[in-house]
Amino acid sequence: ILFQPILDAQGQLYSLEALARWRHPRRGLLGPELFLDLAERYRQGGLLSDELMNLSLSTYRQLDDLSAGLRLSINLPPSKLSDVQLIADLCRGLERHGLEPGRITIEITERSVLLHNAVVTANLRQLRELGMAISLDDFGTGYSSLSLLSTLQPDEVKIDKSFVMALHHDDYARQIVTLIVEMAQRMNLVVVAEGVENERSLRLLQGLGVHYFQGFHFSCPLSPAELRVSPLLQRARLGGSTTVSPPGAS
Ligand code: G
Ligand code: MN
Repeated sequence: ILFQPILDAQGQLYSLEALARWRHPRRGLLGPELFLDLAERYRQGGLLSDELMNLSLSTYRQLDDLSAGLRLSINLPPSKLSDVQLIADLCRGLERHGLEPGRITIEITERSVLLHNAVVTANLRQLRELGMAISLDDFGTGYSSLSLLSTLQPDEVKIDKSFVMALHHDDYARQIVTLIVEMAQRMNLVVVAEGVENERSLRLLQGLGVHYFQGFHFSCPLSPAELRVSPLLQRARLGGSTTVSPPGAS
């Protein structure tokens, strides 16, 4: 499990997103698309995502005081969001590692909700009741994002990196980001931009009113050992920031 930082406009750390990587002996670091697909094919997808969820919690916990005041963002695959055991599993994990639900952001994609069923609805309601924040990942790339907003009532949207990376040369991308930010403000949602690769993107996004940023401009996904020596985390600790709630949260 690696963690990629999410920062605010002042460069303060806000959250760590847990990202799964498989260190393959010959093929190097592999992303989750590959091995989750493989596991789903052998009907082990649920099992693997449980393992990943627990590993994310325990690895985050190992950061101890380094992660104090920071949120943890966890990606939930569609198979897990529609699992009747989700809440029980998650609560058990949080309890075992002594983590408060209020610090957790659950990232789901629009795809999750294509399976829209009673279990998904109940799980989302309970996640929210427990105090976890719901984030809509890869926002803008699914086919029915607007109706999903009223169905899911997320706390946060993550603007997909395809829009962010096209900002400089594509006027449509810029207008789309403008619209997402404006809509998010009306709905009191936190806006995160992913795929921020340079200073220029950052300035543009700040100008458009985006709250939080993630991308190679700040940091690639880091191991706990790398995080420990990262200047980003040292700065967060010196800053002593303890704000863990998203600005729009009630
Ligand atoms: O949208 P999604 O959640 O699938 O994207 C997460 C992936 O994007 C991670 O695997 C991460 O390594 C990668 N990523 C993170 N920051 C950047 C970035 O600035 N540029 C690009 N191209 N990819 C990034
Ligand atoms: Mn994500």
